[in-house]
Amino acid sequence: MGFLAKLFGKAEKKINIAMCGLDNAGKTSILNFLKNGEFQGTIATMGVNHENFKLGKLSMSVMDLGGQEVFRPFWPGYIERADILVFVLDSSDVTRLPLAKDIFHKAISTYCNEEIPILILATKQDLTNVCSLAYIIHFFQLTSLFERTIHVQKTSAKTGLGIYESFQWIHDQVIKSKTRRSSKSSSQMALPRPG
Ligand SMILES: Nc1nc2c(ncn2[C@@H]2O[C@H](COP(=O)(O)OP(=O)(O)OP(=O)(O)O)[C@@H](O)[C@H]2O)c(=O)[nH]1
Ligand SMILES: [Mg+2]
Repeated sequence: MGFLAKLFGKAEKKINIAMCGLDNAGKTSILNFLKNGEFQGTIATMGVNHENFKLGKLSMSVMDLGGQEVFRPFWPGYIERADILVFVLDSSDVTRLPLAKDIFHKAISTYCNEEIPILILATKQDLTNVCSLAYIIHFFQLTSLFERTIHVQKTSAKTGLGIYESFQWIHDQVIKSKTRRSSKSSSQMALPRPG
């Protein structure tokens, strides 16, 4: 039985989500939009911002991890306990794309069990001159991670683009796990079409 199937079988259907990414990536803004349905100003997260949401029958406990360098050493403990990893990427921050790639690969190869679904949110898509999904998939070498379940979603906390769809994907991973509980071969690559 896979980890999500075990989870789904519990009386309390609660999933733990770790949300990480570089400082200024847009993590807290996404959660604020989800909570309030609109864009809100933020201040940098000093440590961890914990939010709880209900979606369908699931309750989601989201650990929004401060992305500044000083807080990154605290990520592993949260990522190791997560059922889903969300990595938020500022699609307009081309300069720090190599750094974002490095910390993403370090996080998933070091602290993130292979069974954990990964959602990459390519955010700030309301801005001009942002990286396309095709470019991000190529640059992050995501197709080499074929043994993992990965989904990449365009989002914007200014317009709400893709935010509900992202959390719906998380919800669907839990629901789907019910039907693939006995199959270890259920890992899939769920990359969207480039665009
Ligand atoms: N244009 C635009 N700006 C955004 C978007 N999301 C966040 N921002 C801005 O980006 C900056 C950082 O946003 P935060 O949500 O605080 O970033 P964070 O990832 O939580 O940063 P840390 O807490 O330091 O890790 C803020 O000035 C936001 O207003 C977006 O979708 N579009
Ligand atoms: Mg924050």
